[in-house]
Amino acid sequence: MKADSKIYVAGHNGLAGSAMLRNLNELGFKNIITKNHDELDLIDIEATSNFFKTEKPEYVFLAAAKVGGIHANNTYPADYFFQNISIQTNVIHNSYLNDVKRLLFLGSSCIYPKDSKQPIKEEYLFSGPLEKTNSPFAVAKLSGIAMCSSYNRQYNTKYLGAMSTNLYGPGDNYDLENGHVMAALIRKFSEAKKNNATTVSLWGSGNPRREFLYSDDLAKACIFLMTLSNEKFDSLLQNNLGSKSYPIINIGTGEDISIKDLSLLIAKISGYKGKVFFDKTKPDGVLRKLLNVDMLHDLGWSSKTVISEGVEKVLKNFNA
Ligand code: GFB
Repeated sequence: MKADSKIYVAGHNGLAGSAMLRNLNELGFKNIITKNHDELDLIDIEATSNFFKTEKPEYVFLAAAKVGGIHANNTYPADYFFQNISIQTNVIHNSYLNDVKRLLFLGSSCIYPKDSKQPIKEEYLFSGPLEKTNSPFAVAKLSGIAMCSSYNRQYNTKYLGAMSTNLYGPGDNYDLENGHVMAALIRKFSEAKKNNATTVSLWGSGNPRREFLYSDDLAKACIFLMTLSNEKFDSLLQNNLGSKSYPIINIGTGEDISIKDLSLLIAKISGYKGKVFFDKTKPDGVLRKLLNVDMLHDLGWSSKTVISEGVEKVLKNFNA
């Protein structure tokens, strides 16, 4: 991928996509195509086909998806299944029809079995039952991985799945019902501090652990992968992961934190000094999903933003 390569960032207004666009621009990539949702609905087969025929991008970052936290996934399973299957199927198939050179398909750590050995290696894919609260989303993403693998095998395409851990960063979704945990806690503690509240109520037991990757780090990792030499990039497509062979690579920090300790960290940084209550009627979800990122580290990339620094940045951004 060169400075003048024609790049399409699908989902450029989202948390991941906006970070990709920001970092691509900063790195001097200027020939970038983006379409807002009202300009192009990627669920619309004909509109997506016409877009690709007209624009003919050379590289595609597929960050467009229907995403959300544990409550949203648990409440709208049909939306999470249908919208993600539709978007990825249209973009991957039309990338093939229009000779896209490389496509990076963004997935998430929930594709792995809920009882995976930790940290989770890419080869653990399909090795056990999924976490119930987000299985429709996970099955949709697993289908996207299978689609990339099938097109690579049959048509010699170069499509790679980038499996990201939990994300946070500028432009996150702060909706308390449908957002992710990091955004929810940032908002809850910021508002509690501002309103001099004496109690903050969080979900679950506080025992689950999560790994949090700053969105700009994800973007840098994705651009690092898309600018790998042909030899290195192609080796990720044919990688034989134990008895399985799927074109995926994990992107994470290699460290996780309990929700309880995360709440203490955010309370401290936000200056909130009241009580924290854990509402056990709300789901915990999977207890742990720490990614093994050796494959990415061996290629020469590792994340830079430590969680306290990332939380400070996001809190500042939220309160701006
Ligand atoms: O980010 P999150 O909503 O989803 O995190 P997952 C849920 C965890 O944080 C659970 C706890 O253990 C919740 O009990 N939690 C505590 C809270 N307080 C809150 C709160 O106020 N809001 C939220 N949202 N959680 C998602 C998948 O799983 O991970 C997605 O559903 C995607 O599909 C994403 O894969 C990366 O981390 O459990």
